[in-house]
Amino acid sequence: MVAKLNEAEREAALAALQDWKYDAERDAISRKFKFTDFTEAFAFMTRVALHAEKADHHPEWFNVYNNVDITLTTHDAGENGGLSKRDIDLAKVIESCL
Ligand code: HBI
Repeated sequence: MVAKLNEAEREAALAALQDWKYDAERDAISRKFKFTDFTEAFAFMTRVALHAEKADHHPEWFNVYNNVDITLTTHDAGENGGLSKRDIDLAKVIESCL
């Protein structure tokens, strides 16, 4: 099982991810992205997907045209899933894919 971040760990991690919001109900983080068009949005998703597959850690995401909404949580963390270091690492990789 993957370790969930405690409150102090989470707050420290989120301090470096200003554009990400914490969802306490899901113990997840999310961010909405907007691109100029579908091609840009999908190219971004492709870059993220290649990193995610390599790390074996995957985003929950929703795409409509130029919008990409991403939620990160670890299904293998705790009893019902929750935020882990894997999500923080993936959020940083996602930022590098912009
Ligand atoms: N992605 N977000 C997320 N959370 C997981 O727990 C997870 C994943 N991708 C693959 C994965 N776990 C594998 O380790 C297996 O559980 C399939």
